[in-house]
Amino acid sequence: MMSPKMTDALNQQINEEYFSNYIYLAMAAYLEDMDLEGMAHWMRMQAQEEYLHAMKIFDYMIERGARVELKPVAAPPKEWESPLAAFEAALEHEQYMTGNINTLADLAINERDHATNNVLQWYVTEQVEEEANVDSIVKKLKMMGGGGQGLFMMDRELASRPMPTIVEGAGGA
Ligand code: OFO
Repeated sequence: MMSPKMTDALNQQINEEYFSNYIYLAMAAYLEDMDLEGMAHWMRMQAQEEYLHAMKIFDYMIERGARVELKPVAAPPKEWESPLAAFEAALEHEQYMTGNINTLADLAINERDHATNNVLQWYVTEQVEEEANVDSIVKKLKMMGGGGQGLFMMDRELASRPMPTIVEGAGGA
C-alpha cells in the first residue's frame, strides 16, 4: 500500500504537471498572438506532453490502489516580454520541475517505496531531456540576437515538432 505521504506528494505532482500543461498553453496563446505559429505549435506539443506526464502518475496511482485527488490548477501568466523571455521562463520552469521530481524520488527512497521510485526514475531521465530541449532553443534564439530574421527561422524550425506519443513504462501513459 502506498503511504499517505507518498500519495499526497504524487497528487501534488499531478497538479504541477497540469500547471505545466497550462503554462505552455498560455505561452502558445501568447506566441499565436504574435503570429509566431511555429513556436506556438511547439508550445502546444509541449502542453500535450505535460498532460501525458500528469496521466502517467494518475494511471500509476490507480494501478497501486492509491486515491487520486485533483486540486485546482493555478492561472499561468498571460504575457512575456518577448518570445525569448517566454522560452527562458520555460527553461526556468523545467528546472523547477526537475527539483520537484528529485524531491519526490528522495521521498520514495525514505518511504522504502521502490515501485514509486522506479516510476520516478523515468521522470528523472525525462527531465534531462525536457531541460536540454528548451535550453537549446534559448541558446539558438540568443545567438540569432532575437531579431526578426532569427525569430522567423526559429519559428519555421519549431513548426515541425511531432505530436508526443504515449510514453512507455509502469503506469501506462
Ligand atoms: Fe513534465 O516535464 Fe515539463 O514540466
